[in-house]
Amino acid sequence: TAKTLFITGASSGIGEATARAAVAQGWNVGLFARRADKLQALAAELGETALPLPGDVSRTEDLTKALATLADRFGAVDAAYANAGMGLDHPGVEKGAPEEWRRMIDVNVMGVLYTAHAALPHLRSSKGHMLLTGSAAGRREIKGSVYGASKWFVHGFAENLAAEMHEWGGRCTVIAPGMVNTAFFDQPKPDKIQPDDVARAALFALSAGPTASLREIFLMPQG
Ligand code: NJP
Repeated sequence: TAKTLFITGASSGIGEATARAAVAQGWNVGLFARRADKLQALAAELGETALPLPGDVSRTEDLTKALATLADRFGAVDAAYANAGMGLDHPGVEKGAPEEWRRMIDVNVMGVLYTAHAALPHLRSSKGHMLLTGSAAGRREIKGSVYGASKWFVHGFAENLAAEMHEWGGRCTVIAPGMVNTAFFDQPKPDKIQPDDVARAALFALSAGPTASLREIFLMPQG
């Protein structure tokens, strides 16, 4: 029977590309993001194996409800992708607006914790897999120190989450891209990584055999 993947940030960019690629490989998908209209349009295109689940990752109850709905619909949740995230225009701490940092921490940090918290009971039952979108900014120095720090959190969390999940046969992989051509930027970045490339990496992580745990996939733009 088909396996089921829950994706946050499925209304655009990397999440949307991963949903398309997963359905093409026979997965059921749960599409989570705030813009219900986008999720509905994508689900209509993908067919019965896609379920739109509107919600906000900074609200833990939205995630708990969405995961329960998805498990009811398809019988189990085999993988969950904590992918939703946001950046800020401001380049760093000196010029940044402190009140905006809280919003970013709510989404990039708390949102990832809430996603894992809501998904883990389901993944424990399926001996499933957690994917997270980290970043090159979570491994290296970038302009934008607060965004970078939020992604260092994701990488640090995933290291320890993997150990927690291994105890019951679960696995956890961070997908860490450099610049990707998505709505994350105001201007198109056609010469950077394409969302399909990141989707392929995510599905590759899910395809590892039972004796291998792929912990991190780091993608940089070519050139
Ligand atoms: O960007 P974009 P990406 N609750 O803007 C959703 C990381 N990353 O695909 O809620 C729920 O096309 C939003 O949906 P909506 C980046 O940090 C990127 O590039 O409807 N969902 C949309 O679906 C992020 O973690 C690059 O507005 C929320 C999605 O998130 C991940 O990749 C490089 C939400 C954002 O899609 C996906 O971003 C890198 C909320 N509160 C890491 N807030 C890059 N693009 O260069 C946002 O290293 N979303």
